[in-house]
Amino acid sequence: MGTEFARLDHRETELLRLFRRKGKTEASASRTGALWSRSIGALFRRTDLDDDFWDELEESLIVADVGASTTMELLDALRTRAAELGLKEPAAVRGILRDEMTTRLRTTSGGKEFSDDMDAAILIVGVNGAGKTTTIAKLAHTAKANGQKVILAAADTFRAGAIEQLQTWGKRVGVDVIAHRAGGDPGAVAFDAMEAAKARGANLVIIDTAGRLHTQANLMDELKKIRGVVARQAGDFDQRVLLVIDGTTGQNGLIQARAFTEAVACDGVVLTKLDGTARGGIVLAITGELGLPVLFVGTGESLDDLAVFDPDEFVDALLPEPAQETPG
Ligand SMILES: Nc1nc2c(ncn2[C@@H]2O[C@H](COP(=O)(O)OP(=O)(O)O)[C@@H](O)[C@H]2O)c(=O)[nH]1
Ligand SMILES: [Mg+2]
Repeated sequence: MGTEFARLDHRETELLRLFRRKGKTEASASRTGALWSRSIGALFRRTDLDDDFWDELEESLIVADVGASTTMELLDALRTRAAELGLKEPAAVRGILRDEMTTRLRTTSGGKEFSDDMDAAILIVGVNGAGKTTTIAKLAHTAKANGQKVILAAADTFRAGAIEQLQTWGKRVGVDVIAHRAGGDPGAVAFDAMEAAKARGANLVIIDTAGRLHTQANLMDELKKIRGVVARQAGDFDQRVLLVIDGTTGQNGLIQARAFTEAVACDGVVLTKLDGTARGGIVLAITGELGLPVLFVGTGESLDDLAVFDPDEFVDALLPEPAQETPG
């Protein structure tokens, strides 16, 4: 199903290929799937395609964390197509919702691809506790296991213990970590990491950053500075910014995320803790409201628990084809 839609316009690059882990998106979306089955799935078993149906669908999508404006867009599209096709039953709308979701999730607004040869410097941004450092460890682990030379940069010099946390991961994974003292200049850490990467022939530099400073303006200024340093030192390295969002924080997480997209141009989102939330509808809100592709999902706390986000698996988890649906 779904081959009629244009594929997500990412080249199948080396870095993404490493994380294309079949079944992970669907399995980690099971809690969200259970919620959708109880609320939205149940609506499609009704007999009348009436105002009540549309109202309740709207309410259910909002409860499922799809976000108000994305919900409105979805409903408009569904009602228009249902009218065009002369649909009479809720069951028939189900397939249209699947199509709309799949199309939206495959569409990205200009997120740049990762380079094929994988020489990349990736800046990881997001609020405290979102899962930045854990995601970095996961990226490093799999990249290293596949023969890549990885350097990590401990540019969260603000939060107590952040440097040690990254160093501990670095040891466990077996990759170099460039670090300065706590409270130091994160731009200088990024500078040294880029120099070290060139000197040591690394192909992947991943830069950890702070999630909170004295003020938000402070934090955003600092991120812009780090980004500037990376840009000046990049040489042959492709630069990417990944925004890490905690899937359990819902619409609130989305509001916080917007501050980051305004400060530094982000290429895509890592949605963490998809395994721990029933609020996975946030994926639709992220693509709809931030206009960013969800590139990776965090599917648990261990090093292998990071996967390329698979829109088809995700839609299957939330709204299975009727034949796949398990009753009850
Ligand atoms: N269940 C689950 N927990 C996660 C995931 N990613 C991160 N975590 C947990 O979230 C917490 C905060 O992660 P951390 O990387 O320190 O966040 P940071 O402050 O953004 O660097 C830790 O307890 C992680 O184990 C995920 O995909 N699934
Ligand atoms: Mg951290």
